[in-house]
Amino acid sequence: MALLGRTNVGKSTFLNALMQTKVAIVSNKPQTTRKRILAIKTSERGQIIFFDCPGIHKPHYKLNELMMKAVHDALHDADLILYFIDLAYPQEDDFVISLLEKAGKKVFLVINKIDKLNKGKVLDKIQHDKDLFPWQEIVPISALKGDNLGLMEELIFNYLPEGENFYPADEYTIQSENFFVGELIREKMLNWVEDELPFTTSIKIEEIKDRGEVVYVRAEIYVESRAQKKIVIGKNGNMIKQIGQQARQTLEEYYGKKVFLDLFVKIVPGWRNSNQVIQEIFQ
Ligand SMILES: Nc1nc2c(ncn2[C@@H]2O[C@H](COP(=O)(O)OP(=O)(O)OP(=O)(O)O)[C@@H](O)[C@H]2O)c(=O)[nH]1
Ligand SMILES: [Mg+2]
Repeated sequence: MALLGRTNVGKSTFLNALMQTKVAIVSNKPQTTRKRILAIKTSERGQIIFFDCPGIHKPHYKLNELMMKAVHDALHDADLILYFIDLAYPQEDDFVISLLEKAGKKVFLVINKIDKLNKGKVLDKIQHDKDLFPWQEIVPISALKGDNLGLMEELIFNYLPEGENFYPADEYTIQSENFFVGELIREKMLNWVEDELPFTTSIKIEEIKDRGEVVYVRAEIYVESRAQKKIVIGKNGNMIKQIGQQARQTLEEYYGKKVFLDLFVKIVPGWRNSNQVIQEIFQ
């Protein structure tokens, strides 16, 4: 099943909450998820295969075209779609509704972040949206606080087709170590960067080497210009130091041992249109 919606509506937060472990990075900056992330939840009732997707948007660069391709592919492959909205930031639905109509799949409308709003607002929204599309279910949730997540899981199982498990029960995600480590670093970086930088930065893992006592990780932060490099490095190297410290701590939790993280900033003009860089991201 596919998690769809605009950026920042809480798709990845929901996925992590349901999986009870981090499989996708989360941030309050736009376009955090860049490619489809596959997660597998096995329980007594069966197995759910999730596709977490980039937020739906109009692509202006090759990077964004591939992000939208990930959305279309997930729509095509899924049996069930959860369409997420955030009431605090209502966005135009017409484009998404037309995508859903074309896909011809079963869809739930998921109203997320209800912890931020009063019940009246949620009920008004349900009243307003209930006839926009033939939703199978309309479910108000809070991915952050965990409200209605158990209900969501039950409802998902109710609508998924019966079949054999696709993956072994102990497998919970499919993504390479390099990709996930790069994502963990990017998540920490996103805490620090603003304006256009969430869009114009990327992480390239150059090397990961387990040296027994420590894991050595060398990574590059791609930026598009000299000015952006200056911002990411910060005054007296302060910003990159903070990013590095936070990322190292997260990586140490992930590996369960000491990590030595070497972070560099590299200017790659126009990388969002570079086939080579995009291939690195989507490989
Ligand atoms: N208050 C509140 N905040 C939430 C909730 N769910 C997610 N958030 C916040 O919303 C922001 C975006 O969350 P993400 O999970 O990264 O959103 P996303 O839909 O995956 O975004 P993209 O990957 O960019 O498409 C983060 O700051 C989350 O902490 C919720 O239920 N309540
Ligand atoms: Mg996401």
